[in-house]
Amino acid sequence: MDDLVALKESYQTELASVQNLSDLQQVRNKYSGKKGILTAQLKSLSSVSTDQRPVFGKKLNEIKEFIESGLDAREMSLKEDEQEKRLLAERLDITLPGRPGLFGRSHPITQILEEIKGIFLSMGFGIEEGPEVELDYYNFEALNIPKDHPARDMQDTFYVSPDVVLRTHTSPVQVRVMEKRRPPLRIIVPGKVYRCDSDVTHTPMFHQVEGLMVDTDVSLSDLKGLLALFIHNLFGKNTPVRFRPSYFPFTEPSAEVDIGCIFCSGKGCRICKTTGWLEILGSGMVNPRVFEMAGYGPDEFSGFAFGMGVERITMLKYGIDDLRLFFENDLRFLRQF
Ligand code: 2NL
Repeated sequence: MDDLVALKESYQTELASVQNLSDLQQVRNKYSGKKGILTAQLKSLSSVSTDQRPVFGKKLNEIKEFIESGLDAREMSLKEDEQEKRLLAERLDITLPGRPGLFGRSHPITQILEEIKGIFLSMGFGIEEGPEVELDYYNFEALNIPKDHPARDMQDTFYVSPDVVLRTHTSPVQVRVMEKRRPPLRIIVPGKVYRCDSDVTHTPMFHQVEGLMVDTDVSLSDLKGLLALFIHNLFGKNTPVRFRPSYFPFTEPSAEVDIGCIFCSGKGCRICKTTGWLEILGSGMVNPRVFEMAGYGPDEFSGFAFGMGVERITMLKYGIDDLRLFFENDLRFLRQF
């Protein structure tokens, strides 16, 4: 009987020092496990004298009950504590703002190209595209660029074979359209062009938009009116515009188009090389020889054509001073547009 009192006391002390479920399991094994003290005590019941056995057995059962319910209660409360701890550690703050996704955008060249196309679409022009690998005939011959012209020089043109080139402008597409369709014609041709030229201000590939309008009575004043409208749309309606005589083999007469320098308002600066003007377009009345080669009668039609470099226009519009920025794909640059 004294053993049982001592057993109960040692159990209580050990239970009180239990810190976690594994401590508890050790106490459980020691007292109520298969090889535990209680089992051993129950087995020893047979060796207790017959008169003492019922009293001893009753007491032993009471202690067994007491120990097991104590263990169960402690286990329950330890499990609750651990659950509580885990939930605290795993807590999510669902009120935190989300992480913003990465948004893509179109390249500045693409943006300006789209803006240019939109302006001409609004004026009734259609958009045409064609091959970047082109016959020498369409790139040069049909545009009245003779065999000894500097533009045909090996230095400027990528030759694929003696009569196939990478197009140096998008004009060949316009020649192809003229061969297929009769006026009235109002088209622009955006696209990539290639020149064997690479330095700070030239890349071997750049983008161009050319335009062509042909009808029975298209005049130089139509050309001036249309290009002034285009420029005022793209650069603002107060932008000064100037037409300056020039020369291209495929147009006659030819004119280059300048806008008042948008950096110094025409006062003269580093960017306009102190002239107060920036060149943005080449243009002219289509040379009758070009019409003839495309299959139009010599006196049937008149028309104008123009061409512009998209990188150059984008640099002017956004004040970008280095052409190479367009091709480096540095997100710190691209994200600004
Ligand atoms: C420039 C100058 C120009 C043309 C392109 C053209 C096309 C045909 C017939 C006649 Cl099919 N002309 N295109 C005309 C004048 C100038 O481009 O500085 N481009 C960047």
